[in-house]
Amino acid sequence: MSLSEQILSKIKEYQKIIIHRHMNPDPDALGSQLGLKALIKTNFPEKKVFAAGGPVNDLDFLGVMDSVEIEDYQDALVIICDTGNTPRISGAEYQYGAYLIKIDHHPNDDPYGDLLWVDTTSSSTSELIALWARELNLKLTQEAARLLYAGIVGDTGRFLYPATTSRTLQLAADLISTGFDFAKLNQQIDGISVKVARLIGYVYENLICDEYGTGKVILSQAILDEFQLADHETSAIVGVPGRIETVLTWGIFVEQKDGHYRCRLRSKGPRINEVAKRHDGGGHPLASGANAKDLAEVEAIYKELQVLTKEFNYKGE
Ligand SMILES: [Mn+2]
Repeated sequence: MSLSEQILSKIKEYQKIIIHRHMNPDPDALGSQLGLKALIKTNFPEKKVFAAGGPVNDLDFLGVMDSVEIEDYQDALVIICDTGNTPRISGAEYQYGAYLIKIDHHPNDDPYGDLLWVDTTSSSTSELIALWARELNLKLTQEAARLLYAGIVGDTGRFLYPATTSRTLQLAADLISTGFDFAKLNQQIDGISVKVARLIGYVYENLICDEYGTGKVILSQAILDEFQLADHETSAIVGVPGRIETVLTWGIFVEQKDGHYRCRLRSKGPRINEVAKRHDGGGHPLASGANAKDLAEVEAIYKELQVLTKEFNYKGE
């Protein structure tokens, strides 16, 4: 039995299915979670399917979470989408299910679950769910397609990043052919508030970049207050430095209320996830997250990025 069939047979076996994703969800976390929920509900209408996890913030155009009680986990199948390691799972109750499936495209550093489908060559977890539906010939509604398309668009930067493959585009074409309003969806994903637009201006004005193309921007609490922005709203500016031709790697360091810094690290070539792992984080080779306890650790992370970027300049690897 293929992995796709194994996952399908587990879904058939359980009457209750609870789907989780990672904290601070992005379109791929929600798209894969809610897209899978929509697929199961359409193809197995007799089953109870829940989406569990914390607030979806400004992504509520994709959907909202269900209220799930601890008792619901009894005899339930739990599926975790788009989450590399267990501390990142939103909703600690996931562990009270009867059987656990992991579906993900992050490096499998934390191989949790009874059944795992991890494909790091996939652009997104939403692409894996779309592939799964196609392989099994499941009925795909416009709503399921809209959700999965949102996840693919989100994680590929609208098909811009190198994780985009011909398979990504083929599946995206299949999703669009259901007829949902993809132009409207793209606007919802890509649209920014006036506050965020002003912050983008700040990022371009204040970006520091060395001669090898290592960029950094530090957003202090004072800056967030000045722009009246919450931390989660800063995710919209993560890709901004990368638009500059000479920037090769970069870090966005956002001061949190407790004084530590949330670090978003990005790269166009050098593999930066090992840096993230050394600083309480992890992720993809070209897109990772980390945490720094103070400004000194922010500087340490930046120095490590500089070393990688300099090496890459000379060796191309
Ligand atoms: Mn993802």
